[in-house]
Amino acid sequence: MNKRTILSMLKMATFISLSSAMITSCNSAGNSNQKIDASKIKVEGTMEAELTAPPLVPKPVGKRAAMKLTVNMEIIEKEGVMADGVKYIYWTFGGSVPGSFIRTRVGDEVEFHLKNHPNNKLPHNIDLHAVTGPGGGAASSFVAPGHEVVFSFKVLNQGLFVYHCATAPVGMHIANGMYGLILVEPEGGLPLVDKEYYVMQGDFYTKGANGEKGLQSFDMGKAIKEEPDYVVFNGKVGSLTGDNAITAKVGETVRLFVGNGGPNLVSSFHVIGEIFDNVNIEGGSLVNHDVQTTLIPAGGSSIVDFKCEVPGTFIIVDHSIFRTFNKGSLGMLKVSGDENKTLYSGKQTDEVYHPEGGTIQNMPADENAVKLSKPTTLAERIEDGKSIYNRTCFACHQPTGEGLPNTFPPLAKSDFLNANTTSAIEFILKGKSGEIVVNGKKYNSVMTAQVLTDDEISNVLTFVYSSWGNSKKVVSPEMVAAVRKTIK
Ligand code: HEC
Ligand SMILES: [Cu+2]
Repeated sequence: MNKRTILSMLKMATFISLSSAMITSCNSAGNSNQKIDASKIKVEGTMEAELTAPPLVPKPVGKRAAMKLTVNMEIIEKEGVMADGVKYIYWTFGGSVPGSFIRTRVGDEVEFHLKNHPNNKLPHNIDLHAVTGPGGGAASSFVAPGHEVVFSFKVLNQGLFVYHCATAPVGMHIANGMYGLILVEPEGGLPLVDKEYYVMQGDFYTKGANGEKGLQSFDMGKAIKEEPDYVVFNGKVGSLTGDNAITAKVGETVRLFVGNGGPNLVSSFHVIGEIFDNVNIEGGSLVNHDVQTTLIPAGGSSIVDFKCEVPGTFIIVDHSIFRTFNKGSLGMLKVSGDENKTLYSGKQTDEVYHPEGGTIQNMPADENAVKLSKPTTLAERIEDGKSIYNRTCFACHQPTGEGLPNTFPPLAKSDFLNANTTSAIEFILKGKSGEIVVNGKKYNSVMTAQVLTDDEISNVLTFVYSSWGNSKKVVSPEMVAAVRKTIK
């Protein structure tokens, strides 16, 4: 035995005695810090994981043994509502932002089925921070629309972990809502509480300013500058207010599983009028007590719990407070029950904390409403093609058609595009894989088939041809229809 091993054994011993001291001195949220070798835990039986959309979480693991746990997760790209009158195309794990909550225990062997819905436009994958392995699973989970991949992992560390999509451009996939939480409970489970909820913060970047109505597309420039238009809980303004507020009764204990998907901002998570009795710092096993505000990094988490002593509406905020009052990061916990005048005797109002910025509420009803009429003139068709491009093509080919070196070929001044209209239409209809040479550079990657109508394809191609130094060719719906006939 050399000096190094002895030293590290000594350190380990101090660590163990320190942590067992902690367990006896404070029996709080999940402090089972004895380092059992989770890789050696045997699984007993199989079950399908219960998945829930926010703000709900699956049932606690309780005393159950480690198991082989099947997770069935479907990726769905869909239009949703960011705020009153503001629509956004979200990319989701399981149909919600944040994605479905996954609840496991140490030693579980997870068999992960990741399905990419056939109507989706893009390939995706998943990086789970709870996975010990290359890319947190990202390397094995890349999945094209209409496909399902399966990979397995054993959960070794307890804690609350973020998962997210890690497909290029990664920042954009996260910014569109591709994140969620996976909880790994210790052996025997976390201490029981009366109510548990799932809250996850995210920052969003839209072409229009905060409150501007209509379908808003993602703004890469603002994302790079880290200047979000919306900072919200659970994917949208108002996800946890009014009728959507989370609830508890006086005397109950509440635990919040809080995550931060980012992509950019760090959250100063705070519940106005409550003090967290226990906080699992950064979602790990170290528990802090009597905390007012807990810092949650992008791609990180925190577990907080507290007892509801008095009734009222408790406002959940990111204490970087302009985000709360002007960008949307405001939720509510409504606690019902009898007043306790010795603990709190004040005149309470609901209004004090309503968004004072009020940009969203104050917008005149129909200003900037989306036009629904079919585009007919060339200018209208190009405009329509641009919005299709910004929803479907630019994730890969980039906002100004410049592509990504070695991965996505350029559409700007592309010799291939300008010489082959039929191939361009065919790629959109059928997808394309295998080697292709564009402007003298080889690409060998995958373009997924795009589910678009003849009108949409003709408009998007007409837009592309009219932009970035291309040939200004006009593509008609008839040209698309003719190619569509040849490919089935
Ligand atoms: C999932 C990423 C992805 C999306 C979305 C995508 N493409 Fe592609 N595209 C590619 C890749 C990768 C290639 C090269 C394929 C290969 O290597 O075989 C390609 C090739 C092309 C080409 C021929 C090569 C060139 O650069 O001229 C055209 C034209 C094209 N895409 C247009 C579009 C249009 C228009 C859209 C939107 C309707 C779109 N693509 C959506 C990834 C994508
Ligand atoms: Cu993705």
